[in-house]
Amino acid sequence: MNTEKNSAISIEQLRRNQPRFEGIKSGHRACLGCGQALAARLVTEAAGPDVVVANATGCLEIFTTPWPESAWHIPWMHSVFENAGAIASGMEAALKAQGKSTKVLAFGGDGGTFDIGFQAISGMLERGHNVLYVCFDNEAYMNTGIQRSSSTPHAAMTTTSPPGSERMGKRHLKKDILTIVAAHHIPYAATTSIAYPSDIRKKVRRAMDIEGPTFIHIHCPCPLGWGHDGANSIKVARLAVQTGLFPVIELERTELIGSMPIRHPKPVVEYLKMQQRFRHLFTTKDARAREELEHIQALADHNIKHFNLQGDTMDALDSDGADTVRRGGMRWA
Ligand SMILES: Cc1ncc(C[n+]2csc(CCOP(=O)(O)OP(=O)(O)O)c2C)c(N)n1
Repeated sequence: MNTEKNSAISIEQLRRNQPRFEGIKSGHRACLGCGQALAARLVTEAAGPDVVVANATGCLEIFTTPWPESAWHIPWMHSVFENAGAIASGMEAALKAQGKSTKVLAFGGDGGTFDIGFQAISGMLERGHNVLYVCFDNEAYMNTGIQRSSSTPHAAMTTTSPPGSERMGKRHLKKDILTIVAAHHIPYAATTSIAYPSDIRKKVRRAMDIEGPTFIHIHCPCPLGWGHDGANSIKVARLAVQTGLFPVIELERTELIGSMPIRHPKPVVEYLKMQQRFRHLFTTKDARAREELEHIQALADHNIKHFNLQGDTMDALDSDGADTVRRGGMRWA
């Protein structure tokens, strides 16, 4: 029987029933539980076929294109580590000159985005190119052997920030890339996480519809570099959000327009304990370890307060039904 309730199909349901477009097919060589592989699949699926991609050197480029194979089913170009932003700018200008509406995407890891590729990205954003830049953030230079980047969180162990008598892992704070990107006055910048696929899809579709530079920052656990079981990548990603350590937010220019609420913030130790990169904080009697844990908790508490994340407006965080809630008016930067 076709009740009124049954026939009221939302646009979202219609979209879900469509055959999925796959920009990246199976058969690539990512590690088991790779957050970046899942994120890239979700991004390309939501972006659809009418795109071209400039992809900086990094895990994603490497595991999808072991010569002579390619897992890509969209036009894709490998840029060097430092110039995905410049290549994407050139592609966009060329397509525009030909009168084509094909959207240009640029992909980079945190090393390629926060650090080495940043100059070209900044130029691309400032010149207003119609490009969606996606940063797949696994919080270190992973494909070259887990070196720290400016996105590596405070106190994490990497091969270049080992804990020892001098320090408890990485000394510095994770760079606040979204603030820096937003300071280019771009129309849209957002964070999201592989724990919330529908949030990724919605943000990509939103960015695709905007004429001008847009930026999406996706938190992507890396089992190898973070030292967790690959089967737990989603759980780890979700805890990063639920503790407040990785705020999921949306900005228009410098205005905070949306955030994913956290109903019951979890203590940061739940997140940290799942990962070997923080094990030194739990396996020593050194008083500095406790201080670091308190510091990390304070960082999470600050995020929750600063972005006004704690809320009970919806059952946000226990399912993929989670969503960024639009909030008006708060000046963010
Ligand atoms: C100018 C330059 N410096 C260093 C390298 C070596 N290199 C290639 S990929 C990479 C790490 C990439 O890290 P990230 O962008 O975070 O991506 P991930 O591998 O973690 O996905 C490094 C150091 C390079 N190719 N070019």
